[in-house]
Amino acid sequence: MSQKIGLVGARGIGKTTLLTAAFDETIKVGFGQVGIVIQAHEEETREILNINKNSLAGILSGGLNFQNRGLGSTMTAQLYDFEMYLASQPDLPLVFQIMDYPGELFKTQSGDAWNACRSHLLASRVIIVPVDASLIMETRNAEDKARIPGLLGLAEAGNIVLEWAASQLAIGQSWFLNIFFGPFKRAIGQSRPLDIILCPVKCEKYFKDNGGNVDASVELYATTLEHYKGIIDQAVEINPGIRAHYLPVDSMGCVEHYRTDWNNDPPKQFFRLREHRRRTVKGAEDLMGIIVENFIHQMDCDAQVKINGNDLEKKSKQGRITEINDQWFLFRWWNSSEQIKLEEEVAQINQSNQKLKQHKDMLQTIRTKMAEKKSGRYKPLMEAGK
Ligand SMILES: Nc1nc2c(ncn2[C@@H]2O[C@H](COP(=O)(O)OP(=O)(O)O)[C@@H](O)[C@H]2O)c(=O)[nH]1
Ligand SMILES: [Mg+2]
Repeated sequence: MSQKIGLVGARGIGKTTLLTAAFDETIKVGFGQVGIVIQAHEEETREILNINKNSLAGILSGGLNFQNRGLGSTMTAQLYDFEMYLASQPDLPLVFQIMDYPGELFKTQSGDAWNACRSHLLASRVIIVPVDASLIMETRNAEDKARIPGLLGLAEAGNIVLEWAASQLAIGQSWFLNIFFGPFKRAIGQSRPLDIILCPVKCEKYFKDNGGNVDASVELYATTLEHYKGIIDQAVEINPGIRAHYLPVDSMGCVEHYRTDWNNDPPKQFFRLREHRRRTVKGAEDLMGIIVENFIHQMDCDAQVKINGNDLEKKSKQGRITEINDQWFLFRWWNSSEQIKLEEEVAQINQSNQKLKQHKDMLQTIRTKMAEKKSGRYKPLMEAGK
């Protein structure tokens, strides 16, 4: 079973770069050190990631200063397939898919191509909203500021995020799930965790922890919320199961904004390369942490539901075995083949439960190991139900 992740954002905000950063070598090596493997699940994703990485390298080798140019210029949406597993247990991968799409689709929000993206987004448990930090932080006056919602596509983002909040609520409340899982859900807590992550990108200039000189992280936090808090609040109001997070990521890391030419539409942003010119991704490990925590929570609940179901079944079978055992010996003899069958079934259930418990242990190990990798930039915005 694969889990879905959605990206929400207009053209040029930094979706593709962020997605590529999440699978950067430094991130992979970092997780490799704690025994977790993260990689492309199939050929096509590997190829596209490499194309993205080459474009990033090209941008960085293009001279000391560069303007924002988008990664890739395709008109089609792109599904990226990834897998993650414990190096010691490669046969139990968590598979997840991220949908990336060109900004034009996000703007028109119509047609078959958008509908495919929209279905993916609505089915996602994790929504990542990249925020163009250089855009929101570098306005000169009220006029520039007035252009921000249009440039970020706030109305478009609001449409899809609120639709997601509502449709996930419908899934959580479906009669089917409630009848079958309702009693367990109460016992094991919220079984369908939903996460939305505000992810400022192009924010190298505002942090001191990755080669910068100025700390404007407090302003960045305030400015991000100024623009996006309305959407987050509404989403949580619609669906109190949503957990909201704030996590600035350096998806380039060796460049910082130095000038915006607001006379253009869209405004042209200019970035200055730092001397070493090496990409130094920061924050992506936390992003992976939130994604994986979501999936693990879900899988853990699913495993527990199965264990509980198995336990119930086992109890009834054992009850019948005791019943047979308590019978007069001739009846007992008469029912002996049933008893043997029941005992075999109980053994099978025990085996299945043991496997499920092993799986739960593995998920727990991944969780603990992931927690060792934190950038220190993360802030929770809202806990579910609060
Ligand atoms: N400095 C910096 N530039 C970024 C960052 N993310 C994206 N960019 C630049 O912003 C431009 C647009 O990024 P892209 O990922 O193609 O945006 P998309 O259209 O949303 O997929 C590219 O020139 C990127 O190099 C970042 O975190 N820092
Ligand atoms: Mg893109």
